[in-house]
Amino acid sequence: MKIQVINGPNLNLLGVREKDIYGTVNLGEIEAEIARLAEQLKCQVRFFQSNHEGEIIDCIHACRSQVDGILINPAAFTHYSYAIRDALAAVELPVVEVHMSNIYQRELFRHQSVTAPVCRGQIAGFGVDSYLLGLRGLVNIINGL
Ligand code: CA2
Repeated sequence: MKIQVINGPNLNLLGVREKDIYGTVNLGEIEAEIARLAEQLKCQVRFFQSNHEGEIIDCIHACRSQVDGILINPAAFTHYSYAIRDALAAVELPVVEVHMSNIYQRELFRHQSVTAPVCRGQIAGFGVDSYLLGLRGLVNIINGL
C-alpha cells in the first residue's frame, strides 16, 4: 500500500515561527513520525511539500495510478483553492485532510474548508497527532475497514 503525504504553503516553517499555535516540531520531524507509523501499518509513504498551488495540483495528478490514497494538509489553500479541490476530486482516490490546529476555533475564514467535501474525512486540532490519526484512518479505509 502506498500513501502520498502532501503539505501545503508555509508548513516548511513549522517549528521556526508561530510555535504557540503549531508547536515546536518541524516538518522533517513530523514526516519522521509519519514514516515510523507507516512502517508499523505496513504501508509506504512518500512526502511532498510546496508553497505553490500548481505544484500541489501536479503532485495530486501524479498520484493517479501510483498511490492508494492521499493524506493532505492543504494549509491556507484549504480555505479557498477550488483548483486543489477539483484535483482531489478528479483523481478518485481516498483522501484524508488534516490540520494541526483546530481551524473551527480560529478566525472565521479558517472555518470553511473547500477541500473537505471531496475528502473521506477531516482531522483537526491534535497537532502532530492529526497526521498520525489521519494516516490510521486512511489505511483503514483502503483496507476496507
Ligand atoms: O492547522 C493547520 O494545520 C493549518 O492547515 C495550518 C495552515 C493554516 O493556514 C490553516 O488554516 C490551518 C498554516 C500553516 C502555516 O504554518 C506556519 C508555521 C510557522 C510559521 C508560519 C506559518
